[in-house]
Amino acid sequence: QFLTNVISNEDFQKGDYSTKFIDTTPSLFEFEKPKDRGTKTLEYISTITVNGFPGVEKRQKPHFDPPRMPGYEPVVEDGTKQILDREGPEGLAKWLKAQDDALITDTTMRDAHQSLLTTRVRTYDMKKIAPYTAHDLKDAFSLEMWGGATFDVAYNFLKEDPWRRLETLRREIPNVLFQMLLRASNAVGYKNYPDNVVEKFVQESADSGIDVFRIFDSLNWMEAMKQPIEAVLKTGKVAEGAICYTGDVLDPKRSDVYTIEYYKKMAKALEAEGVHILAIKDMAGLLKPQAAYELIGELKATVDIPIHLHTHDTSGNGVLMYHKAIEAGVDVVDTALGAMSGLTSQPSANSLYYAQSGQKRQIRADIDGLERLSEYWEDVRKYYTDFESDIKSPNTEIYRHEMPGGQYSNLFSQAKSLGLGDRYGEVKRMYQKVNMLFGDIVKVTPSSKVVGDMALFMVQNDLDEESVIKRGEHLDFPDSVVSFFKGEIGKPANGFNTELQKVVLKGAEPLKERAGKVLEPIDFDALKEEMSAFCDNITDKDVLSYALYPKVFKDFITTNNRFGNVEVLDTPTFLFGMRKNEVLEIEIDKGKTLIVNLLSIGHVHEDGFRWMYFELNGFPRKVYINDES
Ligand code: 3PY
Ligand code: ZN
Repeated sequence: QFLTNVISNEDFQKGDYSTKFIDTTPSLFEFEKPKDRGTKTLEYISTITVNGFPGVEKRQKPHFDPPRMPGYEPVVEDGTKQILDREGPEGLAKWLKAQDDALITDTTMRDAHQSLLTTRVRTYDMKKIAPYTAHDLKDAFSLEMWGGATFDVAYNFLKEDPWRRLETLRREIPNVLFQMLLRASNAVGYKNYPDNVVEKFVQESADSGIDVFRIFDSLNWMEAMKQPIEAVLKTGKVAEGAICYTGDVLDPKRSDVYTIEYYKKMAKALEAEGVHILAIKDMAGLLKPQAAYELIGELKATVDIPIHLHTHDTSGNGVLMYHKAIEAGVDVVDTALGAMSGLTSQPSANSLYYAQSGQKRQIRADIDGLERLSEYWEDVRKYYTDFESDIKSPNTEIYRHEMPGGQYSNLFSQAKSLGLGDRYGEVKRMYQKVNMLFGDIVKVTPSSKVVGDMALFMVQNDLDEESVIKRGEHLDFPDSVVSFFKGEIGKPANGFNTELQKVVLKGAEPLKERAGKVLEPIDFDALKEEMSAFCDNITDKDVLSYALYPKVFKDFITTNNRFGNVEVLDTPTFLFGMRKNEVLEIEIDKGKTLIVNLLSIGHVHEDGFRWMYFELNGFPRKVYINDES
């Protein structure tokens, strides 16, 4: 604490101190009394009870029935993880190609909740069902359970450590491959990072339990994919090279770039880079059934590696599309458990199972197991109602605006916050126009955000394709748009719209090289030193998290110091706090349980604080809490 006080002292930081610094600075000796874990937990519960949780309508904690659990003793049988451990990534790929059935990747713990519930599902709820997942999904190819937006949302909103999620689930599910989504040089962030950060991130992820890395670039720029692919190959894990699907291969009028030939060429290039599996990542759900049949058929004839297909069910055509892809020979498809599927999420594994009955190729799954797991998720999903999107039915507009699954509702919130909620129709049409203005680009995180930001900007400023260029030199474009035209997230297939690029950059030079290559490598030791001012027991993973998200990580440590590990709380308590006279049992460590009873809530004092009266393990405790309402 003394050292922390010294390092965080303003005069010390400015170098404005003499040999008398210690004697003349009494504040260095003001130590906060360390709080015990019980008090920290009560502080969290009190804060949430009184002030609510961000993004959740403030109300008394609803009564939830405990989620239905599968009624059997789970057993762990060998699965694909053991094949990888035994045969290595090439052996696994060979095995996969030789299977008659189509296999599934279950996305419930990553993309499904990223797309349906703004990524808010907590480790607590995953851990509880994990042993049954190991049992009931033992035939799955993999579980996509990490990466994408889960990394920053875990720290930022759930106040939990994403690395711990990975390690916990790995322990509970030792038999099925774990898969993550890696945004190439953007790793799990929204901008390019130096190559040494991406390499270290991949290594640490592999060490913590990731087996399959799905690597995509948000502009399908091969140049940006090579380095992360190489990093994965070095780990001995599975490199899955993804091509983002855009346009419509059935419609030559839609685009003369995104043709079957385009995908074949990129597939070959990825195979030449040494990836073990090829993924078609249909992030917006644009791939139509017949297009899937033709594309997968052509790709099967083009590459020797197995093919993995990803889609979102926004249009409602997902199951039919997978049916055709399976007919064309696809090896693995991404599905979610029934209760977490459909709409902007993945198609339902349960539905696909029945759709394939009587077909030559069924999906390999125990349907009773899928139903049991789905019941659990149906109940758990109710906790997160406040994070559900407004989309209630299949939406075929996506074939026009081509917005990725998760962006649709996000962009609506962004529009509302800018006062453009009632002009969302215009924003969607503008999104389509901006795409063409940018030269018809691939739209997926982070390029989709650039298109979205520009669409909002143009609607807000009443601009169209012509006036944005004419008036552009007097306009301050959104940061993401400037960064895009600088080439900081890579190069689009058609190159840049140079006229617009000039207007946006206002004389600044675009990058000539790949951003990750020219960015200064991160000095991890120096970073660790810097972190010691606010963080104890720093691990290599902490350093990486800080390198990726400095502010988010620092805020997480501050919250953690204040409230302790909030991961141990059940989700209703985490989101709503406690009801008066409720008694909770909280296991804060193996064998260490707190029994908490909220006795009463005091009135607000002049300073805006209230006392909260508890009983903790039979002893009275009170907490003084700021009422922010
Ligand atoms: C992500 O990058 O998080 C995605 O899910 C992209 O589709
Ligand atoms: Zn997706």
